[in-house]
Amino acid sequence: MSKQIERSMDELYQADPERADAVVFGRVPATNRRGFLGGAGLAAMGAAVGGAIPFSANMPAGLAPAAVAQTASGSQPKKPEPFRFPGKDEGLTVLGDRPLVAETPEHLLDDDTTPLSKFFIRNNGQIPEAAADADAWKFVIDGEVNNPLTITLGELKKRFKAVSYRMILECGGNGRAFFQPTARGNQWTNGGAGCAEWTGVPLSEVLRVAGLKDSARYTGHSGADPHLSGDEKLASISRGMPIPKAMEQHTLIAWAMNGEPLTNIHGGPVRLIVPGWPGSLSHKWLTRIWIRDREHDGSGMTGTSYRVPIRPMVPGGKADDSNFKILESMPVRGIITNPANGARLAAGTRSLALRGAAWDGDHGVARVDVSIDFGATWMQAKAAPPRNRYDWARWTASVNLPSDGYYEVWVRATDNEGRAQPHIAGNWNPQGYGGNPMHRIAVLVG
Ligand SMILES: Nc1nc2c(c(=O)[nH]1)N[C@H]1C(S)=C(S)[C@@H](COP(=O)(O)O)O[C@H]1N2
Ligand SMILES: [Mo]
Repeated sequence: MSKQIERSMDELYQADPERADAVVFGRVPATNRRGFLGGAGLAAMGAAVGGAIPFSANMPAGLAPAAVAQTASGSQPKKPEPFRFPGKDEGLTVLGDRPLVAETPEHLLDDDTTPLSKFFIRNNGQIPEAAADADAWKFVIDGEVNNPLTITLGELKKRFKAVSYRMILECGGNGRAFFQPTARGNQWTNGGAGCAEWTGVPLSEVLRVAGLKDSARYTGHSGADPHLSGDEKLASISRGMPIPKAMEQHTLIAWAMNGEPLTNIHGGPVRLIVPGWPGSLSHKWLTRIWIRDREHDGSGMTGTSYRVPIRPMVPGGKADDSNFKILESMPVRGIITNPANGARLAAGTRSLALRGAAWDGDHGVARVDVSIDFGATWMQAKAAPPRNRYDWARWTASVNLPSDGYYEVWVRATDNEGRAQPHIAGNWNPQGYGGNPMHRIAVLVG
């Protein structure tokens, strides 16, 4: 297949899946499977993916094979530029440089605890200068409280008992790249997430000292990062949460990540960690928590920002504001972290060890299943118990490969409410929240 066809393949699959199948594989019958492909079609398909396809009969028509898809979950962008940022792995994928946004390819999320070097970065504004004296960093809690507080990090550490939890931090837009038509914003695949050990004090303890008034309904967060324009009156972002979320034991004012003082790029000296909900609530460079008597209306709280449709809307259509609700708990997601997409194994390999991770917002992961035959049969993976609420589940599985050839490994996680990951990103919305299709990787044996 020519490079040119390869490049436009994904676009073609998105625009006209049937024609794409015809271009790539020759004529494909109008069934939902590729099982009736004649010899010529099968040969073309094999040539396109690099090998015979043992489970070709189960291959869904109109679905770009993981081997050629550009935005298929797990695919890498063409020739990624090495990421250059002090202390960061060169393999992170830059999604934007002003503001700086970088995601972690799935295969770099293979550690039990995501090291700092591999942790994704999401900024909405400028990166502020690093604080010279971390313990002197001050933030305010005011608004609907009886005793407004101004407290330094040094005092916070002295006055309150620290806790440490390993918890997922995930951008609200994670999975956005899987929406069709393209949704507005950074094109995250699955790598706008990481699982670090966060140390801090529960926000609830500090709010108890501040004394919430009966009128307290919502939080509103501010930080020290200047707006991209440099306009001091504008906030880079200012989101908030209902008081019950703020009062959860795992919602932290945090100053350490993986046992080290929080680095500047991750919001040090002090940030919020609000696990299970969009990462935008986990405010970096924290300067203020404003307790409000109503839903917060800061930057990122209005219009279609961090909002999802209540009733499905027409993909690509005009949004009706009254049909949107604030995105709260994040959807379930599973990824394969080893092998990487596009792995080549020696001829004769008959067993493949898989590793990965799965996580969910408020409900937790019930199970993780894998398939190597395009979803015809599934096998339950072995998931390690999470250390604490909001930790991810590390999972392993071993699959038998009946012969050499081209395989796709699919993973599907299911949450404790029985919701499994779909085949494609559903509930389309203009800014692309909630996209959590199954992750799949291409593996070639021989
Ligand atoms: N002050 C401030 N806090 C912020 C942001 C920001 O731009 N400014 N981005 C938010 C978003 S959208 C996400 S996903 C997380 C990312 O945290 P990280 O960069 O440490 O990975 O920080 C959140 N906190
Ligand atoms: Mo985010």
